[in-house]
Amino acid sequence: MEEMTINPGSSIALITGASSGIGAATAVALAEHGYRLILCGRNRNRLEQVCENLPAATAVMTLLFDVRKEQEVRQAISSLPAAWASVDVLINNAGNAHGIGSMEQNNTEDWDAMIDGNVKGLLYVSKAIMAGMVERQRGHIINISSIAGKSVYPGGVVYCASKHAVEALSQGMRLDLTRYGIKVTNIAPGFVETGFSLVRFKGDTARAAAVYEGFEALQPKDIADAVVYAVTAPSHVTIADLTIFASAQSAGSIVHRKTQSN
Ligand code: 8X3
Repeated sequence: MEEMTINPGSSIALITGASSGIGAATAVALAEHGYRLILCGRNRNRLEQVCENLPAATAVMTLLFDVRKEQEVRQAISSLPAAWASVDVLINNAGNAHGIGSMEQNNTEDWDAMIDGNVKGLLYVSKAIMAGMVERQRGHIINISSIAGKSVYPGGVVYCASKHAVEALSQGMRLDLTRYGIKVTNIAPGFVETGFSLVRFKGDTARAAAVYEGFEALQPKDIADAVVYAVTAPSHVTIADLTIFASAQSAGSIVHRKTQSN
């Protein structure tokens, strides 16, 4: 755990999966809005690179843990110094797709990685943070879901199932936590150009690049802007659910590419 400058008085946002993609872009966007940041991830060097790209005055600290390991999550979050312990906004962004293809060909290690990271990891981090929010009677939890949580597409069935669970958790958290003044926002992006596909295709750069070819894909900043929209809404407004596509996308895995003949 590393601590940098503290700017007391500003709200604290904790972001999981902050070392790249949507998480890193959200760090920049919230820093620009004066948030103090707790950036969480598994890779120290990558988190430090994200810190270097933040506005100079940003108060930021990093926490190293794997969301899939409950003990690590608990230890890391309980190690926050008092000045950083009152998290105002939790952004459950960590998660990934592992493997692609028809279910009978999938391997169970990939299923475990998706269920453990996308579902149980979100639960572990939320559990560790929500107790303080309940005590303070305020807070905001933002779950980064996916269009895969709204519908199921072939080749990604277990990933879709894990994101359907995120959708259910967003709805359920809102039901259980609204009484404590905690807002819950669910954001479901379509294709966002990040390292996501490289992980899904297990390092196959050509297949990963092809996902974003022939149309203008969403960029991480587009989703970070939606996070800012949700957290800057007036206190009487909850942005409950946002689905965000690139203009060329019309459903999960359906994209109109310029290379197509129609
Ligand atoms: C990432 C978007 O369309 O690959 O969650 O499922 S998609």
